[in-house]
Amino acid sequence: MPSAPRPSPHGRPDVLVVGAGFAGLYLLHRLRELGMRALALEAGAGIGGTWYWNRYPGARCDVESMDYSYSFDPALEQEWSWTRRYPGQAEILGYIEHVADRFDLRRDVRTRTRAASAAWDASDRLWRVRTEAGDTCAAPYLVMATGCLSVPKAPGVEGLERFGGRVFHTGRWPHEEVSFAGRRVAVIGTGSSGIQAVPVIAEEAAEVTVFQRTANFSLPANDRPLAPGEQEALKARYREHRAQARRSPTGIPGPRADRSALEVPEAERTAAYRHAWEHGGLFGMLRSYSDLTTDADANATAADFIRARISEAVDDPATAEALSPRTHPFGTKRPCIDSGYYTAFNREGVRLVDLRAEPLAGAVPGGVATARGEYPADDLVLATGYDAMTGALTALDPHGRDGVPLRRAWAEGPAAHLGVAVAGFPNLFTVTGPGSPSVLSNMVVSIEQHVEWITDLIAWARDRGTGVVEAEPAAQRWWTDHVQEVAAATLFPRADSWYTGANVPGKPRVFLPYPGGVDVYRDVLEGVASSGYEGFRLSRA
Ligand code: N01
Repeated sequence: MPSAPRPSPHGRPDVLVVGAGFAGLYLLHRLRELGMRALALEAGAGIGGTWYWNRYPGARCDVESMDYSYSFDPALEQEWSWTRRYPGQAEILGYIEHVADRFDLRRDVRTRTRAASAAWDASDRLWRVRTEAGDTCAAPYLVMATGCLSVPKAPGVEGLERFGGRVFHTGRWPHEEVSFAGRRVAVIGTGSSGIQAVPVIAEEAAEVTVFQRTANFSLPANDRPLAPGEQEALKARYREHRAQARRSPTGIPGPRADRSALEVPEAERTAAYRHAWEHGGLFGMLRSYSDLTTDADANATAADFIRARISEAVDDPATAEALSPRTHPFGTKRPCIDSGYYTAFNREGVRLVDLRAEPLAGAVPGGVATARGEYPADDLVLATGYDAMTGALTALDPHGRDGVPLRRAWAEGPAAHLGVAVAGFPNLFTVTGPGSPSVLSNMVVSIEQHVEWITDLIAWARDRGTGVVEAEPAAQRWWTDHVQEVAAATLFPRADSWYTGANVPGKPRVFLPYPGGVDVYRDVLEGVASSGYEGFRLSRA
């Protein structure tokens, strides 16, 4: 049964929010502060979004805990304590639950409630949202806080129904303990999820067979417990640190490189990469030089360094070579960070199947088949990824002005003005939508920025009588083109990645996030707000 929210004293909400993860919960808090009533519809049985669903072994954030947390309340960041450099799924979910309780947010969340359709009613100036259970909710504003990586893509693995054993998707992991003790486990997919899960599953399972279609760059997480005093030291300057995060390219403070990788002697460059390898996290290596995401030769120096580390870590030279990425420049797919991924292949019972050498045929009874033969397995773990950035938006497929569905409006690829609003869809907003830095940044920093900006815009529209606000088509075209221009000046489009939609058959190939940086993007949005929201128009319906 859906959990019942406490009835609002005023009846209908002002804002419907879809999703109750980091974004949805902060929206509830911020809207309350602005004197608006909001209701969040959440498909899960609990809050937490990504961190509610992703319970696979080894699930851990690739941004450090003290950065991957809300900054909106100085007391909150002082009172919460993290245990490790990189927080695991359970710790992050515990943090989100703490925030929800501390700010009494749960009363405005309806869990087990999936929004199934949404339509703009121009005569009443309302979004009408129908849930899967058949209820209808309505509010003048609809904010999609549905996450960038929340809808698994179809795995594309034939014969799953014939397999006969247990089948798991990393993003839909069961809540109860899953034991792999003594079992033969097949893992399909070597993105961040597969790379995190493999070493942990390998500790327990009798056999692990990893099916890799594309070798990925993975950097050591260098995860560890936070040292005594380390957290206190950062807390003492947390405000300053947060301000730096907001004005940094990635939402994580750090040095900015101003030299090309090609202008330093090789020994110096190797020392810099080694330092990043041994200490830096997700962005450490990419930040070593200014041109690693824009110059193929510069990028190759980092890619060579990583391939050399892979061949050092993996005992079997053929496996090391197969694990060495050669299809795309380093960083053009989201780099993975791992804890013992490469060395897991030195364990007895762990083997790699290179699907470029022997293409996947599909699941068969009791195993997985390739063009070369069958690999027996009791369990199958699908780490096959997501319909990223647009999947949750097109799944709801809101119908905007004149009943036009979002899927039709986006048939050639998504267009969202500044990544927050879509022309033809009045009063609809997207948190970390396509065309915003989102997945190229520390998500919590980008979420906070969007929530603050969108709620300010809603308050602005509400205070101007009609309350209906919409992106102008010309402004949206300008921004959408700009995002593609910025992307074209980088190496990103060279990879077949979920950043470009290439992982989902038939999805239009468009670079989805804005690669210009959190700092630049913030300046743009602040400029738009201070101009009186140029590029948006108020209307009567
Ligand atoms: O998904 P992915 P993910 N047959 O799309 C393969 C975030 N995240 O869940 O590359 C065979 O990256 C596919 O192969 P290919 C993070 O932003 C963060 O791992 O398409 N293989 C690829 O190897 C991340 O980038 C964290 O050739 C198939 C893999 O499956 C994003 O989520 C942890 C296949 C999918 O990789 C997505 O990561 C986890 C098929 N039919 C996730 N279909 C952290 O914070 C797909 N593949 C650490």
